Amino acid sequence: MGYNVVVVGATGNVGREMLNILAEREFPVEKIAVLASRKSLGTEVSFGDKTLKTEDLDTFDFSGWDMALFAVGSDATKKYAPIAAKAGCVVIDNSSLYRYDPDVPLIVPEVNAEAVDGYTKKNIIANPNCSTAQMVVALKPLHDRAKIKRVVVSTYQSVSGSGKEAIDELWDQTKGMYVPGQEKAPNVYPKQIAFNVIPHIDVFMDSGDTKEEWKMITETKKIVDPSIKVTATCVRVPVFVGHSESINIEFEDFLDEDEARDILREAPGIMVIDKRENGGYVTPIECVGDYATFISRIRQDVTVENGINLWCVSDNLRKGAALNAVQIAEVLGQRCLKKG
Ligand code: 11C
Repeated sequence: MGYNVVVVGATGNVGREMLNILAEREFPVEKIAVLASRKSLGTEVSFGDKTLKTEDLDTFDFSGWDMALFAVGSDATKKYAPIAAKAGCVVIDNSSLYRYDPDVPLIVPEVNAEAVDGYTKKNIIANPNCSTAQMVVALKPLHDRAKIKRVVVSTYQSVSGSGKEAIDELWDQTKGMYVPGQEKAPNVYPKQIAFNVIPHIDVFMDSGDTKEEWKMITETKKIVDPSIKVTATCVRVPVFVGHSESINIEFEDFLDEDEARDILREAPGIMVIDKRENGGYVTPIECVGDYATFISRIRQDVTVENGINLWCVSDNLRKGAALNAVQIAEVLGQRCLKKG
């Protein structure tokens, strides 16, 4: 007994991770279909010990399927998600298209699992941006204890957040620094990413914030609490996988650093590694392939009345995308759908 599950965009980085995680977590799958655009048609992908052939997204009939995990861009989502939803298949969408729609729940299961019940309005559930997902996992248990007033976050985001071409660009530019004649000009990014950092992710908004920064602000309000003020600076760094964040939090009530550490140790989805010694913290390379959001460097910020600083690292392709989508599927199954 299980669910009939579709993975849309199964040949991309996130789609493949979705399949890996569905298999790893032994998600109750009755039947699975993997869909891709025409150009990737027939490509084979792994699901546990099976190999699956991709089918055509354009002609697929979603009726009779319980849920579809979408890992395609906003344009393809716009075209195909309503078709799936109308056929009675619940869409769990990793793009940003529906995140800010008041009729679509935006879910991080450790934070607001119960909001999944609102899926019925459109038959769609949204998965947040990767940098938001890991941050709200850390914020929620602290907010429940001392009520957060304001968050100042700076991110250090890996190139895998921009897709496969960006991974290649970092690799090629790095190689090109050492091999004469193989220098690579910026293409995906506006400036060189190898041996550099770029304070610009996604497009610029009128306010001067980038869209990535706006997403962190807007999504945190929708997922955790609209009263929380967030200001963000999002930066791309030459790391392949794993986003890092320096988070400064100001609370209504006093929260001691030791109590904050204890709360985070007990919180779902979090692993605290916080020793005040050389290497007593987590770096992005160590979180690759893991499910947890890692928290280190928890300390009082004595420059404000009730402040805490912390360092937060997570695998952006897992908690930031595929894992969170599978966790949503699990919650949807447990709370709302009957197994076939
Ligand atoms: C990045 N956070 O690292 C982005 C990728 O809205 O789902 C994910 C964009 C999104 O570039």
